[in-house]
Amino acid sequence: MSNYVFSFGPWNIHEGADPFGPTVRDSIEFDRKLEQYKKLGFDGVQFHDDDAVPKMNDMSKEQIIAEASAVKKKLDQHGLKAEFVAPRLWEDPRTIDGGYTSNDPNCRKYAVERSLRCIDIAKALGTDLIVFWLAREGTYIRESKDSVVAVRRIADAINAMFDYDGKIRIAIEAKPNEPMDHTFIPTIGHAIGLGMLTKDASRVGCVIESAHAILAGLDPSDEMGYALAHKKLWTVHLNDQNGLKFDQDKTFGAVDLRRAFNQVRILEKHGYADDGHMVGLDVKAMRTQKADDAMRHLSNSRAIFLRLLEKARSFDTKLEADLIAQRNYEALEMYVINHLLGD
Ligand code: 3MF
Ligand code: MG
Repeated sequence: MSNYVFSFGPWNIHEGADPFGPTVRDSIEFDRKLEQYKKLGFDGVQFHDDDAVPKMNDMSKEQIIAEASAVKKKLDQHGLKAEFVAPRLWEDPRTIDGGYTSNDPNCRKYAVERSLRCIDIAKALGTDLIVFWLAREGTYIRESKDSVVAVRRIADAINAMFDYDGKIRIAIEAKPNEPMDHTFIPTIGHAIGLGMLTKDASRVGCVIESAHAILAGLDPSDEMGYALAHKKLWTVHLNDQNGLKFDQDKTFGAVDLRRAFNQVRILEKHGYADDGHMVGLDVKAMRTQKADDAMRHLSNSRAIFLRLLEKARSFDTKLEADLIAQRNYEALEMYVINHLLGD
């Protein structure tokens, strides 16, 4: 049996809309989604702040906390745990030009206030982990924002959150593009470096999403290794991506099994699960998938992870060491392929 605990967010069960066409499946309400978690093999729930408290912008702090506490009860009833909460700063008109990096001071103020409410929600749900997917913290034209000012503004927002609560930690989900042309925190090196501009770098870590690393032209397992070396890999968003195009959120391992194997292997080798971190899957069903089986991408991704875990555990490390010592990397490569193919 594995010691891995799996999580996903309610947005991973979705209606199939894309920028060129409408939804193709009925929406499933949040309570019905919660019922699916255990059946699909998952114990952790990832949240956007408004996944937990949908109308939060129209509510007082007290109302928000009351509603989030009611969601916590539902999680308890299902035996589920909230893994993190992420402020959704990319839909409101006030975040059209970014949240923390907006050129409009009133919009920046909104972004920070919304983030403090996100902390209230996280605490009510029983987690101290906040995720920053910095969706619109970037530009469409380089001249529209000063990148020095922008990076400092993100650090200032983090400081305001640390001042508000002494316990919360922030995991930054780096992504190089989409929706923006360029973002200010495109890779995990940027995310970890940003922590050093804040008042407490020990509370800034990261989330690595496989597809985001691939979009940056990087190998996701190396991004994970970099973060693990810094003890900053606090959660992951595993999925797959077929080259440099829109963010696809494909089933984990569906495009490149070897690349997926190396991600599982680096997590396993360096005790990721033993340190209490969950394995998050940020995957979407294909738009063509019929509604009656539109959650299979989640259980499939988990099953592929577990099969690759067996492969990581049965990898012949003695042979690997011998081949490395001989610098016989051709033989090592063939061994990896044969091992993945089942020989
Ligand atoms: C975008 C993403 C996001 C984040 C989510 C939580 C909608 O590419 O991956 O999914 O994962 O906002 O941080
Ligand atoms: Mg993600």
